[in-house]
Amino acid sequence: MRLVRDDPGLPLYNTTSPKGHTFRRIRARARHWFSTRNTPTKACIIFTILLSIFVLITICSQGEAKREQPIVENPEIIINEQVIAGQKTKHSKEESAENLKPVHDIDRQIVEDEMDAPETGGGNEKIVKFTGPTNDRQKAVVKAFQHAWIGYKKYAWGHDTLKPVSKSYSDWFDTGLTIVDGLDTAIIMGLEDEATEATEWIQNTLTFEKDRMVNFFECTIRVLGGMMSAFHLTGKKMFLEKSVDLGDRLLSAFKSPSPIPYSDVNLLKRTATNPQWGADSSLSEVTTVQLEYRALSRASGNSTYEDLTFNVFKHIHKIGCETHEGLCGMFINANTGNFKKDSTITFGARSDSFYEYLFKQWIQTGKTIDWLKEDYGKAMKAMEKYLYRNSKPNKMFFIGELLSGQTYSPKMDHLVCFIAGTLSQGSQHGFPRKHLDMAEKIGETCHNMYDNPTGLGPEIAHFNMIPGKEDLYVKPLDAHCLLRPEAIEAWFYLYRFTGDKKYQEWGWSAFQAIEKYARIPTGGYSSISNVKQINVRFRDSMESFLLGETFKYLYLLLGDDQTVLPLDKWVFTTEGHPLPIYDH
Ligand code: DMJ
Repeated sequence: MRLVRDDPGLPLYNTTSPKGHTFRRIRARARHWFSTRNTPTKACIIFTILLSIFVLITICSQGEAKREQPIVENPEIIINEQVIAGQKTKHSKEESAENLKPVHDIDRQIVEDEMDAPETGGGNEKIVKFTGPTNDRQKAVVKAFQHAWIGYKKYAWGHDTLKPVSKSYSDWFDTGLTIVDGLDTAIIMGLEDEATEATEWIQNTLTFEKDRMVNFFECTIRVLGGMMSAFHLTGKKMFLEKSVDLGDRLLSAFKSPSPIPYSDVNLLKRTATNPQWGADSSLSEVTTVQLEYRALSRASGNSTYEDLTFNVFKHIHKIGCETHEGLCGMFINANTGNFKKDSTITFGARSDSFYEYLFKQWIQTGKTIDWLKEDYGKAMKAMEKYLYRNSKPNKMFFIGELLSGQTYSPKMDHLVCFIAGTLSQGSQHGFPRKHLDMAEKIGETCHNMYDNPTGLGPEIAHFNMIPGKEDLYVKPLDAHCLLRPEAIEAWFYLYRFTGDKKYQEWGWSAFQAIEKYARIPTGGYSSISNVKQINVRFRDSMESFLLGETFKYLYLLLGDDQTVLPLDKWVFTTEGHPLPIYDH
């Protein structure tokens, strides 16, 4: 067999085959036919051939694309029809989230597939979609969220906080706090329009070029946490990019001489200072940012965020809080790195979420860091020994405080109710059954705190420890209500772990009280001045956590489907923003 070139530039072919003769005949005829046509006809023919080739290539390449696997920035969340059951996926960074369907197109349902862990962290993730409200109570909560959103949109859009009574707003960080804090709740509720509005505002308007001091902790848990959660729920890379920008600025807090960060940061100048009111940082403020920065590190591939913030816990672990067997004082100094001597020990304001993040970091890191678990277990033992008491005459269990580290005070902030959620969660992860008992008792006390003419809970309650008539009383200056989430958060966890429907009933009653006494007809809800007066005085402020936490936990608590955002795949930050659990 001999191979020759029939015509320079043509491909080689076998000249002896009958196919070769046929081909030459066809080509000769074509040449003849073509040479007898005029120029416009020839142009037309060439154009038609080129067009056909183009159409063919396009069809083929689309076919190829369809055969490719889903393109997802954060593989733990798989969106809608891109999921192919049982298949595992690898995907490139460039192809990532830009190709995802927009938030409002997300089909929300749980699918039981698992995806490859992303290179930068994650693992064990389930595919998550949301289906919206499943019953009338959930629908009512969704309506309430929308009512809050409408008020905020009308009178405060782009500002931090709605003042619903005066139909105006206030700014704290000037970062559209209510939008960013509330976005993931809108997504979880299946509110497509609200989620789209928030996403577009964050994308097009939100900037952190702000020459103002912001609180490192509050800005982290509300803004960074909100955006990281939105990133993980939607896969939109924009949220991650914004988070990196904000995280870089906020980490200026670590320009202190010790591993303990300063409390306040200038976002534009990237400078940081102690709080204006004193030399020390609050324990909770320096120890309640780690879930957010770890998520940022794992998603961005830059370990600095995680390393710097985790150093805070390593440092506290090293110096220890031995005088009270793992219970730490409420103040720590960013210059020296030391605790203030004899400061108050509490599970309320200034300390609360230290204990929450001891536990939740252990969960977030796939239960691989033993000393977190040990320190948490030790602290809970000490809490029981030093702070956990019951009232007279009806034995309401509560967690009091040690003033100046010494004097017992039977005072419990509403904030403390969070611990019932954390304790109950711990009981599912190897901590003693007693933790669940304590959680149920504290959860019940939190419910008792709502036993007021308005049905709302006060900021602080005091408990009676000597024979008397009333178990708990509320001082006039403690009687206000910011519509905080902690009691409802606790009932959400307790319901998940016990299935006892009384927790849903308690949540529903609290919701009805919010509707009755805090709703402002023109839009939004307001904090109130005294839970004991049905002749309500409004404080004219709607805190962003009403949308970020209170309505979210209500919605989740009241659902028929308690597998939404499963707690072995997701960990809720202290601001109620779900983040993925990693395997290390
Ligand atoms: C929220 O901002 C967070 O839960 C924080 O940890 C303390 N409490 C408020 C809401 O009450």
